[in-house]
This record gives sequence, structure tokens and C-alpha cells, in this order.
Amino acid sequence: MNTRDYIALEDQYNAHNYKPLDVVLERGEGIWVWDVDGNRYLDFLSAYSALNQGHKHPRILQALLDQAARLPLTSRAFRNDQLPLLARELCELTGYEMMLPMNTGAEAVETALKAARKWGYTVKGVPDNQAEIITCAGNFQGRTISIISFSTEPQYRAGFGPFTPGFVTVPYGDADALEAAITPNTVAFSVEPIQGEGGVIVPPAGYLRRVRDLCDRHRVLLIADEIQTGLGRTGRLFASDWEDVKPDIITIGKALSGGFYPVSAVLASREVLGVFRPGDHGSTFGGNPLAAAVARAALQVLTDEHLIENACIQGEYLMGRLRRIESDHVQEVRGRGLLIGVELKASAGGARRFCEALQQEGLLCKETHDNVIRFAPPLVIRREDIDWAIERIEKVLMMP
Ligand code: IF1
Repeated sequence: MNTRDYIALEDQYNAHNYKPLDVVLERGEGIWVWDVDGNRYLDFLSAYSALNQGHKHPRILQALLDQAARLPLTSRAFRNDQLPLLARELCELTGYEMMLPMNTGAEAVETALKAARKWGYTVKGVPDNQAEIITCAGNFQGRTISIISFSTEPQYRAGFGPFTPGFVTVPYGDADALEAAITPNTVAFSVEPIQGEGGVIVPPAGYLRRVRDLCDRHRVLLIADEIQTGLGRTGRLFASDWEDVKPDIITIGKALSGGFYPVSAVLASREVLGVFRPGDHGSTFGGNPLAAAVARAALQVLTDEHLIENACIQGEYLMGRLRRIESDHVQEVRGRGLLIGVELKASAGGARRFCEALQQEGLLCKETHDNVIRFAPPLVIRREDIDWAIERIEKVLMMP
């Protein structure tokens, strides 16, 4: 079977909830992937930042194989010998007192929302069922009905109502609007330190710092969604670290498993995660020993291979090279570390055609919304790989 055969099969039997590039991948190694026709590509998306450690990292693969051969799943009805070790290692790495393990990013976000609401009722004293959570326009934090209930993207909501109440929307990056929206029933403010799907939107300098102070002053929990921006992607452990802000709750996922397995978690204080009583919340696979073993190895690779520092160094280099491309199509190059968005002018005809042209040049990336090309290579990338990529990106951005 070749590319066309696989595409025909997928289009026949798979719901069309995505419009992927017409490339059928069969193998990956580090920053490279190969399609079924033997073509090699540089992966500049990293599965939306789930592959910070690169494709098929040998240490994480070995941890997966070893644990799978020993004990993949117990359920949380019993304990296992991997979750306690992951919990300690994750809390020591991040400086939080406790964690709650889940599987997908959306599940971690839902868990954080439930923790904030229950903290509001049992600790802050908000009247039952009156909790308000403030979120930002342009957010993307998952696809569940409660999460799309606070989405401002019409397509993510169309046809899926009725929606979950208790959410208040403010403009992203506007601390004054946040302050005006806080009421005595506000239990939390949930925010992405950089809005990924929103178009790699970096908030004004000092925004997170002001948000932190407002949340302290009004006893509102600050929830940072670091599922895409966390674990080194922006050149620090968390994007919140760039402003020395410590959120009350952090959600992580994606690269927490190095791309091998769905693993996510919520990090918070004992006061916050202590609101959960046995039976309140859970998941069949949450905290399973295979997920925990894989996550332990993925975190070890991040630190042992200095990937966070590399993301900072290579991100600055990539940003500088991109900003020196004199293309009439480019409106702005923005981002942090190795999370970069190239916004195109309306006259450029949309980002998709540039992603398709880059695919022909051997580089895989994806547009976000209509006119932003997102570049997010694995954090293992080297300067010579960026030079290889820039040569092709420049060629494509100079096309008519
Ligand atoms: C899709 C992008 C979209 C996330 C943040 C939570 C989640 C995500 C900041 C939920 C997931 C993924 C989902 C995937 C495409 C991708 C994505 F921003 F990364 F590009 F959609 F916006 N918080 N993002 O980015 O995590 O449940 O998926 O594990 O749904 O199309 P998940």
C-alpha cells in the first residue's frame, strides 16, 4: 500500500474530525519521521508538543518495554510501585506538594476545574453551586463539553450545547479586565501562559505577575494550563517561570510521557488537592504503573539531557533566523523558546498552502487558525538542524 491507499482507507472508515496533511507516516527517530513511500521529513510540530524528547527516545522506550513486560495496569483499587515514585519525583522537580495523575490533557483540566470548585465551596466558603471560574477569550484547553463551554471558538462549540454554566470570559492579556470580573464567588482564573492554538499569543510582559497579585489579593486560585507550554517547550520548565510566577494549580500532559502514552497530571498544594476524598474523582487508567514508569523516564530525559536549556538556546536562534527572513507574506514572528508562531498577512492566502509547500521541502508543520504557521520542533534539535529547516522555510516564505 502507498500514501494514496492509506488516505482512501482512512477517509472511508475514519470520522473526518481532522484535515491532516496528506502524509502517511510509518517511522520516527529523534526529530525525523519517514512516510510509507520512504520520504524523510523534519518534524516541526512534535505532535503539538507531546514529543519534546523527540520521536522514540531510547530511554523512554526501554522504560515502556520493561514496565509493560512487568505490570502495565492495576487500577487504583490497588497500589503499584511506580506511581509513588513518579509523584515524589514530579513534586520535587516542580516544587508542588501533591499531584493527581490522569491520562489526557483535557482530563487534567477537568480535574483542576473540579478541584477549584470544591476548594471554593469547602475552603473559601462560596455558596454551593455558585462558583465562578474566569477564563480567557482565545483559549484552547481541550474538547470536553465543560471545556468547550468556556471556548470562544465557534467551531469548537457548534452543535455541542447545552453548555456547562459557571464560566466568565475576559480578554487574554488584560489584567484590568480580570480584576473587574472577580466577584466574591470567583474561585479560580484559568489561563494558558502562552495561547498555543489561539495562534501562539504571548501576553504583555508583566501580565502573569499582575494576575498572580490579583489572585492573591482576592483569594482566587491561579490555574496555569502548561499542557502545551510546559516541560521545557518555552525554554523554562514552565512558561510561568519566565515571570517567576508560581500558579496555585498547574496542569501538564503531552511531553510528560515523551509521546509514548497518554499521561497527564495536576500539580497543587495539599490544601487544594486535599479537597478530594476517596471516591470523589478518578479514572481507570489514571496513575497506572506503565504511565508512571514512562513519565519518570520522560522527566529524567528532560533534565539529564538539558533539553530545557537547549530549547532556550535553539529557540532564540530559530526566532532570530526567522525574523531575518524578508518575506512580504510575514506579519509577525512571535513565541518563546521552541514554541513559535509565524503570522502571515491576509494577502498571503492562508497558512495551509505554506505548510503544504514545506511538506514538499521535507518539513512538517501545521497551521493554527487560518494565518499562523506554528513551529515547534522537538527540544533535542541542534543548530545544524535549524539551519537545514531555515533554508527550506525561507524558500517557501519567499514564494509568490
Ligand atoms: C486537538 C494544540 C489544539 C492544549 C492545552 C489542554 C489540551 C491541549 C493548552 C488538551 C491539547 C491538542 C489537542 C489537539 C490539537 C492540539 C491543539 F493547541 F496543541 F495545537 F487543539 F489546540 N490544554 N492540544 O494544547 O489535551 O486532551 O488533547 O491531551 O484536539 O485537535 P488533550
